[in-house]
Amino acid sequence: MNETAIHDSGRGRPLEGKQGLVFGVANKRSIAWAIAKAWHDAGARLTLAYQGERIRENVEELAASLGGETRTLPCDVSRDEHLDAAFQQFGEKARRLDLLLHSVAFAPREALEGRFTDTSREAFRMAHDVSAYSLVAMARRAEPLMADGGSLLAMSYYGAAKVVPHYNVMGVAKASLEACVRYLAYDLGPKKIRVNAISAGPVNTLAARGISDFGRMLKHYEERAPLRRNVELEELGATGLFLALPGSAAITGQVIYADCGYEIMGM
Ligand code: 0WE
Repeated sequence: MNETAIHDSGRGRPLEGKQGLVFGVANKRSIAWAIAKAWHDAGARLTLAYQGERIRENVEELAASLGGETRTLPCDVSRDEHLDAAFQQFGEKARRLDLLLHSVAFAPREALEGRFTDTSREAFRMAHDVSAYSLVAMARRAEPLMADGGSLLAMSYYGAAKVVPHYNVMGVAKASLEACVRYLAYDLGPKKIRVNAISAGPVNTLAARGISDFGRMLKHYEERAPLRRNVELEELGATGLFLALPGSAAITGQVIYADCGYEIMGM
């Protein structure tokens, strides 16, 4: 890493020539979209991997809005054969991989209501499979494509570290995801592949829609966070960009809180 590369951030297109693969764009309010836009604006070429036929058109439109060179591909991250096909297809077109975003989570709705104690084996399995194991499955397939090193980025939430009522099995799955980030960072460090997570404060996305009292949660954060407001999508984009840039070259295995300071509070 030379000095020019480190000090280039903020000017020019610091991700020019980089190839990115983004999992988790569903619509324009997705955190994945905010980070994809930031990477794109910094010069990266992107591929958006979308979850299913239902959101295909939407994601294709978003990709087109970034310009013709942005690709899309379908991928259900709970299926090994989907991941194999996605990375195969990506590798054929892009030839290299520098940046990967994991912004994917799922638990059955009934597991995000009521008591954690009542979590079924199947809900537990599914939450961990989709929300945590998929990062490991992606990392293993990304490694051979990241010949010049790279940056893997995952999204987490405070419910991984402390009890957030009703977050339930997702909190346990995010705790697993954060541990996966550390173990992957250890394994992939010698290949100059960094692995980090952003722990975002609550954002009104598709994933948050229908979660009861989400509006109240946003207000609670606004009142208690040191910055007295909620994090904005654009700021998550900027944090995601930072973790992709040479300026963060010494940061790996970390969970960076982008939550207006909420996490530091004891009361
Ligand atoms: O990680 C999340 C939510 C992820 C999520 C959302 C859903 C809704 C629809 C995972 N699975 C599902 N399954 C569905 O059927 N967040 C950080 C947002 C979130 O979700 C909560 C929160 C917060 C914050 C649920 C309860 C309490 C707080």
